[in-house]
Amino acid sequence: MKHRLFSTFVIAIAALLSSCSDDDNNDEPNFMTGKLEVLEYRPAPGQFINEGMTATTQQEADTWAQQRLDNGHYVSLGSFGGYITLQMPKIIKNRNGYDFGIVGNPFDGSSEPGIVWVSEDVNENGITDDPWYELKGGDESTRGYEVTYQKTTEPGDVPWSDNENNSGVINHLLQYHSQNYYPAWITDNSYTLRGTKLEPRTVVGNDGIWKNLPFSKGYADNWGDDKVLDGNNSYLYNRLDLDDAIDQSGNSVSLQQIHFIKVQSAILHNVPSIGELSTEVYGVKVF
Ligand SMILES: [Ca+2]
Ligand SMILES: [Ca+2]
Ligand SMILES: [Ca+2]
Ligand SMILES: [Ca+2]
Repeated sequence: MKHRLFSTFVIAIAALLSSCSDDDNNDEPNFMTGKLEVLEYRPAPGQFINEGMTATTQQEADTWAQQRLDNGHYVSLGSFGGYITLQMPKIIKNRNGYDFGIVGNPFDGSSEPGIVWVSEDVNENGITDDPWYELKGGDESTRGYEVTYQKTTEPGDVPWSDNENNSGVINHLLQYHSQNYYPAWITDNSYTLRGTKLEPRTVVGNDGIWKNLPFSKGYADNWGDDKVLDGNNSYLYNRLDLDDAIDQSGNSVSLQQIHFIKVQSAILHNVPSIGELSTEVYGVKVF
């Protein structure tokens, strides 16, 4: 059913596009926001997890995330490794330069970068059983980093351990959040999230204000060089380029098109008074 709907939509979009002559060579693209389909919402623990939601199953969590995006709200991916997987409303082609945008909520002093992964439906079955490729950002990173979060059953710090023999906690900020940070619908006593890690760029000014400084480019939710601002200098989205795709070994791969996008929180760090870094996603801008 899902496959047929997807195909129907793609055909409808294809018909629409065939009447547009400038789709492939447009330096100032007209982004459209299509209906994204949430395939999986699997955040790491964090201060916005379980807030305003009562999901007790993965499916209910996915539905909640879908409703959030449909209604123009963000979903938070929590701490390192948390992710959301999205099916695009249309095929995203690799054009010259940037190919799509991801809408986050960064501002000057608040960059919470997420790694962007992409996948093509190579076997054309409408589901994500094909290889995923990371879009390599502009800054140094650690691939294959794993964090295991321990279940907490009541509000409090969430313990974690990683694959580098480190351990710690996601600090619970009781002054701002009364709910448990561990996703309520994950019944396992722990779960492991694997991805690419960025090092925090957190600083505190003389005014005592904590800031998360920007990364260069190629990430979601980042006040980076790839951001697009409107006429009032308000943030709109970050731009991504399929030419940045790499395989598991870090080698460039050539992608002509993709159907799926995954955004994954890239930093494991607590900031005093404002809590853990966590990527937020509002949606995707598609040409
Ligand atoms: Ca491109
Ligand atoms: Ca953010
Ligand atoms: Ca597939
Ligand atoms: Ca955040």
